[in-house]
Parts: sequence; structure tokens; C-alpha cells
Amino acid sequence: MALPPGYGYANAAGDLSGLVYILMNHHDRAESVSVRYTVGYVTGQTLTPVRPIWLGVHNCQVDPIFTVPGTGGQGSTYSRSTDFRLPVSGRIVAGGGHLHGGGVRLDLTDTTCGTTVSDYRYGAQRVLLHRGQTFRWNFVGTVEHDVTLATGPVGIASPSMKSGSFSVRFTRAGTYDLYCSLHPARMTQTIVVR
Ligand SMILES: [Cu+2]
Repeated sequence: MALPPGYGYANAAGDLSGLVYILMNHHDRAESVSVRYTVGYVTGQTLTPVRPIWLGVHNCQVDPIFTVPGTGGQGSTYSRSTDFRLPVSGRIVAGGGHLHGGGVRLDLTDTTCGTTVSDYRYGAQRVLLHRGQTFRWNFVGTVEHDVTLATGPVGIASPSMKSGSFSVRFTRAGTYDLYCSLHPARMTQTIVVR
């Protein structure tokens, strides 16, 4: 995990650190591996302490994770999602996650912040909302973009913008596939409302 400059984990002189790692071999033959890790230890400088929070899509315990049923046929995908209410308020300065073999994508979004629309990219490509929630797009590009519905229960069309914001209150459940009508091949976003 790389923290931004000025942030660090607080350590007292007598603290002990532990390292947990899992090695997975996705081949049917034995392989030799080595593990190398680097820890930067800062002294004589005041850093803003961070508090790490572990999140898991199944639960916040280490095991078990979850099992994919595997009944969807070739090329199909299976997804799991969960909502978290974090135990402390504050600013998220870094995040990290991992997928196991066959994993396609891992998304973590704070839907209360909305998302950015920067040049040729929506900050969050997949968003999960609850019915009645309002979602906001913050435009921060140097050229104009928009938010347009491709398919979904209710039409959505923002003006073309490069600054300011656009909000929609989602009152109907369903999957909203969105894109930028100015850059349709490059900018897509899916919002699932439950
Ligand atoms: Cu665009």
C-alpha cells in the first residue's frame, strides 16, 4: 500500500509488526517463489497518521471468502457486492484490494461523494445505489463531456459540461448503462439501483 506523501502508520518504538501472505499456484506444477517486501520507516518527521480498515465483500473476517457457483456457462461472470458504513468519519487517502484467480474487477466507491467526470473517464465505472438515492457527477475535464443513458428504466441526459455538477435522484430500481455521447467508445458507466 503506497500512502500519499505526509501520511503514515503510527508506530511506537516497541511495536511489533506482522506480515500475512498467501501464495497461490495456478499451475499444476510446483514452482519456486520468493517473497520480498519493503517497508519505509520514517523518523524525525511528523506524518498524519492513517487508520487502516479492512473490508471484505462477504464479511470482514479473513475466511471464508465466497464461492462462485460456476453454473453460468462459459464466459459468464458472477458478482457480489456489499455496503459498508465505516466506523469512523474521515478522508480516504489510499485504498488497495486484490482478486483471486479468474477475478475480473473489484470496485470500491463512496456513493455519497458522487463521481468525477474527467477527460475521457468516469471516476467510478460501476456504482451501486439504493432506490431514492441521489448521485452526483462532478465535471473536472478540460473538454466537454456528458452523461447519457444507453439503456435503463428512466432516461438520463446531462448537458455537455466541463465544470460544475449534474445530479439525478434514482427512484426506479434497475441497471442504468450510461455513456458520454461525445466520446461513446471511451466513456461508459453502469449504475445499479436496488
Ligand atoms: Cu466525453
